Amino acid sequence: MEIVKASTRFETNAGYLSGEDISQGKKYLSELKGIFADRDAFDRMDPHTPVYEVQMHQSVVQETAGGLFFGISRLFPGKVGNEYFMTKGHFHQLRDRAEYYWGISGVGVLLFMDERRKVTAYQVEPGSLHYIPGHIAHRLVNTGNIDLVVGACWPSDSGHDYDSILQDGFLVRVYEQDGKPVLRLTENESI
Ligand code: PAN
Ligand code: ZN
Repeated sequence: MEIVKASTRFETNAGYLSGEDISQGKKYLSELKGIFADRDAFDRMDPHTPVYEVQMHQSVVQETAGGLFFGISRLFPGKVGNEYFMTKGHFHQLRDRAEYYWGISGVGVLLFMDERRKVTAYQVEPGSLHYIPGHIAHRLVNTGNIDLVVGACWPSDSGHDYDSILQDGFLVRVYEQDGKPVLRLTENESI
């Protein structure tokens, strides 16, 4: 019997996965149409601008019950108008599936929204740990000027429901004002 070396590595400082069973995808601005509030600013930007990328260790096939996925999300710094770059955001398809996020580098905000659209915003920074309960939509926002890198672990049968977010959005958006992040209701009210 021998001691087997891991076939996959998580480079903790760099925030990268390497080795076997890694899949990755990049999201460009063109794939985020309708997500940002300022449609004119969006149309003026290069649609090929990368907004974020996700690396994932796919240990089992999607929808396998009882398995786990491990991912690294890397959001680039940037804004559409005054609104910071962010992920599409989603509920899990199986609504009761929970997830862990943890901050690796950079700073940002993790938005939670429950099924009644009540929003909570958490600061994400290196070392911050976030338990995302089931029935909570989640979205990452990069409020800094370097990459926001966040680790994630979630059940392999969770699935992703993007449609309800594309339809109704999050009730709260994160904008830059005087060099600092501020939260505003989507209807432009201050909260
Ligand atoms: C994460 C997210 C990742 C990208 O792995 O999928 O941050 O965000 P969107 O999926 O909203 O584009 C996760 O929450 N998985 O469940
Ligand atoms: Zn998720």
